Amino acid sequence: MWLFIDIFILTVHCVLINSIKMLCFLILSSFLLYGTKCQDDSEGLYTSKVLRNNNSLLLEYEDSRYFFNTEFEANFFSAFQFCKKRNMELLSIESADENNRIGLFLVEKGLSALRFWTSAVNLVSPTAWIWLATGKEIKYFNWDNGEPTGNIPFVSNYENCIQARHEGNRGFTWNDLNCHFKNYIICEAPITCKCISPRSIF
Ligand SMILES: [Ca+2]
Repeated sequence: MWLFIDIFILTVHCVLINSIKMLCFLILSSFLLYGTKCQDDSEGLYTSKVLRNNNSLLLEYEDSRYFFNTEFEANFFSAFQFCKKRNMELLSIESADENNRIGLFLVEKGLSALRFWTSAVNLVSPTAWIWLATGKEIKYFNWDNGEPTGNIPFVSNYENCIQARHEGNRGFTWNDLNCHFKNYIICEAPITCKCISPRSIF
């Protein structure tokens, strides 16, 4: 009889211990899963979605690595932040060769209909365009026909930022645009950067 009671108590004890362990496991798992999701959502920049999506592409050219986000569009400021958070910078195009290589890559990938932000702004001085990513004054331009059109400094619709896109058969050309409009994003960093790598995407 006592043996039966001992076995019964031992069985109940084991069931309780295992139940507590399982409960702890479930709570911990939920916390980790929910915590990760919250972190991505709070960024508002869809980090994990971008990294998993095949439309997010990398190009390595000369000494730079370029990350093309074609998953969603953002205004200039969000685009700038998007790259910074990835230890990269919003695109600066400093030569015709660089401009043509990026344009060709977009054509090769079937993305020539998309429009992208560069880091160019004339917010510091309306008469001087700079690459905000590097702080350097822009020497090389590839304006589209009739651009730039922004000509009323510091009013709400003034075009203080530059997008690059394919327009007609004129190649990868530039257009000054209101910084609050939305475009896709190209980030750039030295090829040796500790940032997004081919392994992290594919
Ligand atoms: Ca314009």
